[in-house]
Amino acid sequence: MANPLYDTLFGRHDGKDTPFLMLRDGAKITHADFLGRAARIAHALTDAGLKPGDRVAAQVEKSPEALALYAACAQAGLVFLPLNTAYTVDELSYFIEDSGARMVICDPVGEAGLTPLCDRLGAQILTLGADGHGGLMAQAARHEDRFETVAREGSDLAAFLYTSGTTGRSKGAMLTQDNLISNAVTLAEHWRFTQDDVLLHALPIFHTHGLFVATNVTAVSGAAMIFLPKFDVGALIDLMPKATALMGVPTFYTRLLGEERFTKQLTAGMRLFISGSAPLLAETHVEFEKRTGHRILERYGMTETNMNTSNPYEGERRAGTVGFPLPGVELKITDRETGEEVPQGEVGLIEVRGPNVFKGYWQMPEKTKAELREDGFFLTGDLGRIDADGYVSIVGRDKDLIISGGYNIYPKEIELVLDEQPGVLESAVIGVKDADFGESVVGVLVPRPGAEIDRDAVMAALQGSLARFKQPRRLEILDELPRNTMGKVQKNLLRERFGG
Ligand code: MLC
Ligand code: AMP
Repeated sequence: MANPLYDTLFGRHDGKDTPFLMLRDGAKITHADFLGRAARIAHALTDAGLKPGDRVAAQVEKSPEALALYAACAQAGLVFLPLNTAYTVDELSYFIEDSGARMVICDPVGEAGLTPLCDRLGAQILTLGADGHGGLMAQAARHEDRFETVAREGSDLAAFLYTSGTTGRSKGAMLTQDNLISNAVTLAEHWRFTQDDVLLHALPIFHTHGLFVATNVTAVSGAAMIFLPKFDVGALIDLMPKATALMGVPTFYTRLLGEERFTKQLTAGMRLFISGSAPLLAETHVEFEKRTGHRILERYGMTETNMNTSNPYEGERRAGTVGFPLPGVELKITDRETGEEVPQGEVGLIEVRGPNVFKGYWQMPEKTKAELREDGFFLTGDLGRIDADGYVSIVGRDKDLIISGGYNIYPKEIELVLDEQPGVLESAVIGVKDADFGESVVGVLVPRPGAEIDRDAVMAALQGSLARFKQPRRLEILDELPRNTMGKVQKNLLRERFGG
């Protein structure tokens, strides 16, 4: 194939009048129409001087055009770099600079804030609004709806996704065409997706789950998506009778269960409910089955690896587990110190290897070496166990990470900002149990001797520098942080104290 990613996901549907995206207002966008938009965008990007391998950073609201931008990048051989819409200019500047993006696509509202940065870095900027209007589509409209697909190899880069790190510095995970294709094909088969499926798509499209799992699986199987701008429990309930499958983070499922209208009858036409990105409580699994008769299928993945494991489609979907390694994926549980596999049933670090595993972190050879072994096994930082029947469970994390509503939050990044605030000597950020988001963020501050900390002023100071979802929901003040004999902050004690 000349361009394996584009051809596998999109090109095969060229010219088809079958529906690809269905919008809330009932409008339908066919495969042909979608690919026509993508082709026009591909022209606009190449006309702007972009060459294969160049990075295109996009911080845009979810829309059919935003998705067409992804397809356009694939078709033109550009590296797609989607960014969370909640990120502030401070956060974005790092991603844009580090990736060396040649083009930034942003919401018209964000243009003025980003222009000085783009000027400084020599990146071009075009706008794309939630309604699909703006400079990008104005450029695209000048071109024809056919674009000669740029030839690429499976080993070429297709996307960068930034993931934060325990040191507070984000890393650009480099994903190849083959990484994305192998996972899309495997998942579509494993979960029995066909062209008759209609996926209810309410996830953001700037992360692995909404983009590479939900979208790629739909695209590769020729299915359609009901494409919602964001999660809205009322809309999900209204539209469920028209869908066959849903993919979501656990918050989707707990919120659905909170609705009286969410009944067995409503879900009668649904074939499959899939959960991932954060642990699904066994009680949610059980309550969901009681209410609807469906067993949620839980799977496990991450930015660097796409999906690693899944519960079976047929066979027992076991609550509290993430199922078996996917076909083609090897998974082992190892001892952190020795790197040796632990005896069956014991807890250790989860390592994975397979065609799904990324190429490394952009311009970070040391970090890549630390997490990606020479033999191809990637150290996930998750702690797990394999039971006697082969089901994998995730029992904790070796990395200091909070997952709130499916978004990853690295405490270090927030601590670095809190430590800068007036009167703050040091800080520790912890995740505490939250009924809606699974975990939520609490900041613990230690004042400098003789200083008073103004919590409101600290919260206000975070607004400009940290995305809202990362900001602590609560600030607590302590005279000192509990530390072990090695001087390491004992976050477990803080969680016990402030977790209630
Ligand atoms: C929104 N807020 C959050 C939040 N989402 N705060 C913490 N954690 C979150 N996840 C903030 C809002 O800014 C707002 O702030 C307040 O919480 C209430 O917002 P809301 O209206 O209740 O939120 P909502 O828009 O409904 O979003 C909740 C959500 C959303 C769960 C639907 O966060 C979401 O779509 N999450 C999915 C994330 C995802 O796709 N993860 C996949 C990563 S890939 P305020 O105070 O200003 O009102 C990955 C790999 C894998 O992990 O395995 O899949
Ligand atoms: P991200 O870096 O956003 O890709 O998040 C990946 C992390 O999410 C993994 O390393 C896990 O810690 C977590 N994760 C994903 N799926 C699951 C799941 N089903 N259960 C528990 N944790 C999960």
